Amino acid sequence: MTTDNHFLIKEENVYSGALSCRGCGWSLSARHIADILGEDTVYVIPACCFSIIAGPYPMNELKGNVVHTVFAAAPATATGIRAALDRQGKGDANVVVLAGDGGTFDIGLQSLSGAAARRENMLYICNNNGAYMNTGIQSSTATPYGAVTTTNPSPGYRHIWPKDLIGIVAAHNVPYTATASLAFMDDFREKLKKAKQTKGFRLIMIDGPCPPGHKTEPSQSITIGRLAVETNLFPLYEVENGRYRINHIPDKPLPVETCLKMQGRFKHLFKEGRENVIREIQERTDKNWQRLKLMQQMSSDEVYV
Ligand SMILES: Cc1ncc(C[n+]2csc(CCOP(=O)(O)OP(=O)(O)O)c2C)c(N)n1
Ligand SMILES: [Mg+2]
Repeated sequence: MTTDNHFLIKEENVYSGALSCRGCGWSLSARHIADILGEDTVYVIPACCFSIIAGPYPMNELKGNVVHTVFAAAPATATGIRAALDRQGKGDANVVVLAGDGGTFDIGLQSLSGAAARRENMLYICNNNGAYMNTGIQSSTATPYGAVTTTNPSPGYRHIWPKDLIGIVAAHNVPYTATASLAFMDDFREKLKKAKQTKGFRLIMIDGPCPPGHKTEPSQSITIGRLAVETNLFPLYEVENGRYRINHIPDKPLPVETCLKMQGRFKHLFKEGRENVIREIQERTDKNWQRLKLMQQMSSDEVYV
C-alpha cells in the first residue's frame, strides 16, 4: 500500500524525547498539531496519557503553553482561558484541548456538551485509543465491540457498541467536526488547517494507536490505522455546518477481520465458535457506512446552519 504523505515540517514545534510508549499515536499527532497551530497556542490537558507525554515542566514536549486540568472539565477550563485571552486582546491565540476517549466520551461529556452548545471558540482534539489506557486498559464507551479490556476480560469481551461521538457533537450545531487517521496524514493536516481557520467550537477525533492496550506490534501502528480506514471500521469524514462529507472512499472495502486479526485485543474472536461475532462487526460496519453515505446525500444542502 502507498502512503499519501507529501509534506515537510520546516521548523519543529515540539522538542525531542517524548515520553510516549513505542508506537503510540500521541507524539506523531502532537508534532503535526503543533506544526499547524504554531507557538501561539494554549494546550489544555485533562487526565489522560498525554498528561504524562506532555512532560514535566520545564521539559515540555510542546512549544506553546500547557495547562493541566481535571479529568471531567477540560472544556470548562478552556472556556476560562479563552475568555481571559480575549479580554487581553489575544483573540488570535489558539485554545486547544488534547484529551483521551475516556475524558471525552464519558467523564468530560457534560463539559464538552456545554462548551459546544455555547459555541466556545476552541479546538477539541480527542485521541481515541478505545479505553482508559493510562490507568490500565479499562473499557470506555469508545471501546470497540468485541475487544478485550481489563474490565471486559477474556473469555468475555465488550458487548456494547461505541457512542457516535461525531454525531453527538454535530447535533450541537457546531461549525466543524471530523475524524482523522495518522495513516492519512495529508487529510489530517488539511483538517487541522480547516479547524484552525474556523471560529467557534471545533472537534477532531483521531484513531489513536496504542500497542500496550491494543496488544499490537509498535511498528504496525500506521498499517493498522490504514486498515481501520480501508475496512470502514474507522471512516474518514467531516461535518461542516451540518453537512456530512466522506473524505476517503475505499476502492473496495477490505473485510473487517484484516484489521482485527492484527490486534491481540480481538485475538479471542479467531477461535472456533466466535465467527458470529466477526460477522456481527462486519454487518454493523457495513450498516454504519451506508448510514454515513445517506447522511452525506441528505445533508448536501447547508440546511442546519
Ligand atoms: C476524577 C478522576 N478519576 C480517575 C482518574 C484516574 N485517571 C487518570 S488518567 C485515566 C484514564 C484516561 O483515559 P482516557 O481519557 O481514555 O485517556 P488515555 O489514558 O487512554 O490517553 C484515569 C481513569 C482521574 N485522574 N480523575
Ligand atoms: Mg483512551
